[in-house]
Amino acid sequence: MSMSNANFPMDSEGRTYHVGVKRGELANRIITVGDPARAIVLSRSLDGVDPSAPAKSISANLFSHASHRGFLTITGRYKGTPVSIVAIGMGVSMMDFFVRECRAVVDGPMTIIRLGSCGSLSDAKVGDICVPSSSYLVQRNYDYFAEDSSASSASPYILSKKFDADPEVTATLVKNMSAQLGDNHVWNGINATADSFYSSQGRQDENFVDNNQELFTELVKYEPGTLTLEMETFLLYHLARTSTVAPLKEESKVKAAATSNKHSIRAGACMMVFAQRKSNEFISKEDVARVEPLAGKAVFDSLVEVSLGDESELHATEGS
Ligand code: R1P
Repeated sequence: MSMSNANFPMDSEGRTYHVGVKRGELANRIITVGDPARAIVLSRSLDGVDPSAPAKSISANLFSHASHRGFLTITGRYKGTPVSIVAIGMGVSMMDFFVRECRAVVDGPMTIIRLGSCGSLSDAKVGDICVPSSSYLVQRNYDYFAEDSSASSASPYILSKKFDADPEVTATLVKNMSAQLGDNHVWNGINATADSFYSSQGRQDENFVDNNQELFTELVKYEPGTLTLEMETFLLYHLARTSTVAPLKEESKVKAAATSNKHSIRAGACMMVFAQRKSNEFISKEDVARVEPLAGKAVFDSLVEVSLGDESELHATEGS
């Protein structure tokens, strides 16, 4: 694979360096997940896919691309509207690759919704869904652990300011999740995104010095509405809130459609509680198989329900 442009590498076909997508392969409405197997499960709700087909394979009716860096993109239509599913793996770095590289090859406004899994610090039970209105970052304070550290008064974990989801996307997700799973299984609040599955999510590991015994208490004191811990949502919200409307793609004649919006990306997220951190329960395989497709439908319904802006000016992606 030969790349040009060290600032934003792309190959001769216009494919991005890590996600491996090019213009025309992604829809403006995207659901992003961590696990590629979840992406394939969700793809079974797309138009023209036989729901009785083998669960582990992607329908030949859909566009799909697996990149050499572990990103899986599937594009098709949901109730007639082009949508993509992108599996990104784990962590804020992967979210950064995904959002920036997808933004670079899609014209016009975008809506991106993450459907992830999480740990619950709240009363949300395994199998419930949390839809965070905002998210903050929990970062290990590396300096605190340095041998020559003079940071004895500093905290071992740094908590960022909150960034908000798009309020309409959040409200639509709450409504559609409640329709699929029932009101009492859907929670709205604040998410904390951590830079580790372990130390900065308060997991105890005797093999390392983590100083995280009080972390849960600190998080709830910092933001009493903290419901969940996971590893990507903060960066999605942050990038959506720092996305610009400006860049018109020279090679396309499409005008930026989101002229009335300040940002070119609207973002939302929802997460299935896999780990109940207070009671120490973990979700069963059966519950994952039951909840995932229902949550997926609620996300697809939300993606197509929320307007992108002036859709007449959009470059519709033909996915199927
Ligand atoms: C950890 O097991 C992973 O699961 C959660 C976390 O954010 C992290 O990526 O989300 P996904 O199920 O979407 O990957």
